[in-house]
This record gives sequence, C-alpha cells and structure tokens, in this order.
Amino acid sequence: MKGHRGMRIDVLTIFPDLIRQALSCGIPGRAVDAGLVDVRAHDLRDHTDDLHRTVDDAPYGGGAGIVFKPEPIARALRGIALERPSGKVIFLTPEGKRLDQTMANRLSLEAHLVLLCGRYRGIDERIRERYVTHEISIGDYVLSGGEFAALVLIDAVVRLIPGAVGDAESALEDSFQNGLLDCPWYTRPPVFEGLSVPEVLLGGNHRLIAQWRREEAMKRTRERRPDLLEGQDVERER
Ligand code: 6GU
Repeated sequence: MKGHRGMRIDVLTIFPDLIRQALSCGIPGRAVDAGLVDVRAHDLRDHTDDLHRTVDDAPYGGGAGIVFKPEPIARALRGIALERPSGKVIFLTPEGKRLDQTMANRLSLEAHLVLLCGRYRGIDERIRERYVTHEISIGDYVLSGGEFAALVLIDAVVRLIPGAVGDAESALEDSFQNGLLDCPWYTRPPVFEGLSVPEVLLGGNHRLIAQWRREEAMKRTRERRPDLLEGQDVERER
C-alpha cells in the first residue's frame, strides 16, 4: 500500500468515552499516538437542544423500544461534513453487509470514515435515507448498540494502515489475508507440562518450517472452516 497520508475516523455515539478508552490500548492506541489515524468520538447529546439532552423517542405506530431522533444525528453529521467533506458515512447495524477481511482491507484505504452507532430499536429511517452511505454488521447476533461493532471495525481497519503493526508482526501475514486460518505457534520452553514443540520448528531449516506452517494452516482450515476453501485454488499455496 502506497502513499497513506493518515486516516480520519469520526464516531457518533452516546458513549464517546467507551470509544476513546478502548482505542487508547494496544495497536489502535499506538496508531493514534503515532498520528497514523485521528479518531474523534462525538457525543450525540452535544447536538441536542433540550434541557435533558434527549437523543431518543418512542416509535411512531407504537411498540416496545426507543428510536434515535433524527435531528441530533443530522446536526452532528453536518458539523463533520463542514469540517471535512466526502467521508463515507457508515451505520453499524445487524442489517448491514457483513464485515470481512476484504472489506476491512478496502476501508483501510479510505481517507475518512464516519461511523454512526445506534442503540435501542434503531435510528429514524430518514437518517439512513438522507445521510448513510454504507451499512455494516459484524455478525449474525444482536448487540445492544453499535459501539462495540464500531470498535471491532476500527481495530480491523487501523491495524492495516502501514506502520500500525511492526514489521515483525506484519499485518499482511495475518490469518485471513491468505484466505486461511493461522498455523499453531510455540515459544519457550521446548517442553511444557510434558508437551513438546514440534521438532521441525527447533531445527532451523526455514524452508521446512515454512512448508510445515503452510500445511498446518491448510489442515486447520480444512477441519474448522472448509467454507473458506471453497472456490479457492488449492495449488496456489504450493
Ligand atoms: Cl453493527 N450493531 C448491533 N447493534 N448489533 C450487531 C451489529 C451491529 N453487528 C452484529 N450485531
């Protein structure tokens, strides 16, 4: 990947501290500190105009649950757009397209992402019509809000920005980048609770080690995720 000039991510949420704190740790935290990504968490309540800073309301037509009002979201989005136009506006929802490595790779090339986190029942549909450009889900289960989904997306994307992950742990060598699950890994001691490290890894023959890792990755993928191998050229890895 060439010419990455840093990425900006705006997150619209009623829990901005959750986003900030989660992203202060680990590789995302390092990427933020290194200036590779500028993440701004915006509190939707700062864009309300009533005393109680109300962001939600009962759904028209009745029924359980609460729906995010459109105005605070629209105001927050317009504020961001004035400051920095043309970012993708992504609504995190189980109704969205499922996040996978290919999608994360593509998103990591964007200069600007705006992530909208809903809660409760959802958000007023007119926000989706007027402002949202993409809808993404992180899997087929229900979360109580989009914040953890946004964090999953940010982590998956930020680690792909050149420089975020050290050379020794290059993100391009990740499991899934080659369409396979990862091979087993070992470190010292050579014998742990009677269990030995596979002989080949101790031998220092790098060609044999690489071959062993490919075979183990393939074996594991065949056993656990045969769906990943469907339509793949199996000979490609040889
Ligand atoms: Cl993006 N949001 C919520 N609320 N639940 C989810 C999800 C997103 N992805 C899977 N479940």
